[in-house]
Amino acid sequence: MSHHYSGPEWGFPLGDARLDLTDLYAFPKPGDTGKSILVMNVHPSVGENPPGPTITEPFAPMALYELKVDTDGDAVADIAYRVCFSSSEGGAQRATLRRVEGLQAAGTGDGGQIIVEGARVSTGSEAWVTNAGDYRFFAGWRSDPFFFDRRGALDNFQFTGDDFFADIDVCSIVLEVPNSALGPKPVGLWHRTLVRAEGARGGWVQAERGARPAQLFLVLGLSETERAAYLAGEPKDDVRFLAAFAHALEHTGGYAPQEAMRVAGTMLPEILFYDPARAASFPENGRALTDDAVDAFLAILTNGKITGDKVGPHKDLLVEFPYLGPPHRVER
Ligand SMILES: [Ca+2]
Ligand SMILES: [Ca+2]
Repeated sequence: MSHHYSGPEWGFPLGDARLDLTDLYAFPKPGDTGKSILVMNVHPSVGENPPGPTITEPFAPMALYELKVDTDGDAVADIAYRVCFSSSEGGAQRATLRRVEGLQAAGTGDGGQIIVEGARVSTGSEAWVTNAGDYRFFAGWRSDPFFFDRRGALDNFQFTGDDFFADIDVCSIVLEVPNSALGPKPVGLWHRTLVRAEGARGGWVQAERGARPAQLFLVLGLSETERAAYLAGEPKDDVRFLAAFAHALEHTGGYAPQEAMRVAGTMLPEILFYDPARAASFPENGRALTDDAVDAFLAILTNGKITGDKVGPHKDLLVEFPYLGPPHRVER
């Protein structure tokens, strides 16, 4: 489930698979306590509505892919990393990474200090990696590290250990960042996709946002209006969804009302807490590529009645940057 297929009727945000957020990961760089690895995954290679393979172009050229960083616990971003892409006409897409701080980071825009410019986007098995000062950057098709018996979940949680994502690819933006760039304290993270607003006034429209895997399962239970408000919303306003989440948890897990509110309070605002000084382990701290986030979510959702989907991490992860395995399908 994750944030895979999150629009109405399991369609894509604005009908564009390239704008679909799937998963966000944050973990210390293996072997280097001074750096972190931040992974924004978007655009799964297979869709539900319409069914079948999605577009081969990895990223939407007119869109903005943004990672928000809250450094002081108020659910408002203090730092943002922004990635935009060229068109793939005439060759591989190229990526530009920018960084902004302060009020600009809390707002919406495509400005910022350029960290990486014109980085080649990977479409095959070879990972094109760009080094820029203390940063390292990757963008392109990869093997999706997410694992989940999705068919079992749709079959009333009758899990058989069938990993729907075993051969699915995803488009990854992987950043290696110095921890000093994230500030001195633990941070809150989320990612979002934006497109240009139509009309003369310009500006940007948020297509989707997310941070915590599988949370969208609860969002899908909201009314259509609430769901749209959630996807277009910001973490600082998430308290408005507490009651709806709690109500869903009463239903799925048989929680008493007060306990349901408490559990919903651990899920909202939707932010991924990450302390770079400690090992990653979802949901306590960040999220490693091997963390069984689905099992953790199922246990919460069902109040401990179901604790796993019998599916575990993928075996094709790499020991070094960009850490995600090569894509299954390379002839793109
Ligand atoms: Ca803040
Ligand atoms: Ca599992």
